[in-house]
Amino acid sequence: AQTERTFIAIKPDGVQRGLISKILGRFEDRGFKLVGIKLITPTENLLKQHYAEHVDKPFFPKMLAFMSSGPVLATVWEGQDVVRQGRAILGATNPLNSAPGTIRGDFAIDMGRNVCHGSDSVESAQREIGLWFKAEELVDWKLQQLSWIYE
Ligand code: YYY
Ligand code: MG
Repeated sequence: AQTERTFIAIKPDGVQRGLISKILGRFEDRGFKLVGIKLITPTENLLKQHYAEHVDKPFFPKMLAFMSSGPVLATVWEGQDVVRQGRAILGATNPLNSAPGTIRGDFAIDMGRNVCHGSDSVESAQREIGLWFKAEELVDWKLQQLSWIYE
């Protein structure tokens, strides 16, 4: 598997419910490297770009209101296969279908309050990272534990 980056966001419900450290902890514990992080209340314009594939769906207006209602913790993680692994850590979109042990399976019930976002492909990740972060906000650093996490 190749080293790649993914965009993971803790939605306003996750921030309000005090789940930031638990969610970040799962990515840290797994061995992924945090390369970008900021707390931001997204504008409707940013959300329309971020969720471009959903703007015409019936659930979009409510989702837009919810997502812009308060701060979101935007993060970027780096590691082998981190896009796919990130989606697995978060669980299925509908928390009622999310396995226990996943973020949504452990902390959510409703689809419209599913606590977190994760990019669904390497291409989506690159697009989303570019929307949420400036290049200079992403930090290149060496994880000293690297040789204890990767063979
Ligand atoms: O990528 P992911 O977040 O797992 O699901 P998407 O199908 O991209 O939908 C984005 C977002 O929209 C989802 O996390 C919750 C919300 N949503 C909704 O409120 N109602 C739906 N019927 C579908 C999606
Ligand atoms: Mg999606």
